[in-house]
Amino acid sequence: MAYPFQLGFQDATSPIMEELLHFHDHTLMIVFLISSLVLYIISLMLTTKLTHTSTMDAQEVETIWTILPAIILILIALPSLRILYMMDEINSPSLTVKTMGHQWYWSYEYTDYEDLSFDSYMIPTQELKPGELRLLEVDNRVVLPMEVTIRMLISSEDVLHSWAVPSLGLKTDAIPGRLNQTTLMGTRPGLYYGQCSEICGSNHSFMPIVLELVPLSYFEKWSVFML
Ligand SMILES: [Cu+2]
Repeated sequence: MAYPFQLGFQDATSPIMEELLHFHDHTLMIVFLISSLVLYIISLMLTTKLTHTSTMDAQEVETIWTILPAIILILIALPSLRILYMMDEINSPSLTVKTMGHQWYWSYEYTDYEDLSFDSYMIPTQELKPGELRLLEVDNRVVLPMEVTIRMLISSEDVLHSWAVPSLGLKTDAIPGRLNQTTLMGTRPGLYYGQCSEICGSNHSFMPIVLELVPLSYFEKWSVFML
């Protein structure tokens, strides 16, 4: 989860999020270079006495300042499209979990198992134990195996919700009557927090998402225990 007053992204927990962080840094570096150049030119224009006031055209410099921005845009667009298609990939998942948004909680169904489903409600502030996070902790966490490709199916029973976990680079709309799909692959164990990311009603802020990524053998024990 994010620490207080955090400005940047949370650490990546999936290969996709690592790609997104790299792309973010790459784009920000281009923005930084352009703004430095523009600021430098502005300061030059404000401090220099203008000469060549009778110059009517300058073909060479106009050609450069048309082609250069086009090349910069391509340098941003190509890696962006690459990640977009990577995120769309399904990669034969080993496990499928369906999540439904409700006003105002999430429910989870492990569709590969006979009867493994539960609701996940936020723990109210007055019931928190010391060290637990306010507005983020839930009664039933989504336990998932790490280093396994998981298909998340996301939908809603009532209004629009959005299932989001920032450190995994996930944000998928939960739309009633439509089943959205996304791929989840955690690279390290731990607790990962997210929140509903669609203004869905009066308790929108009180339907967090908690993923518990564990090694596969632990997940198997948990699923046996839950059945
Ligand atoms: Cu919601």
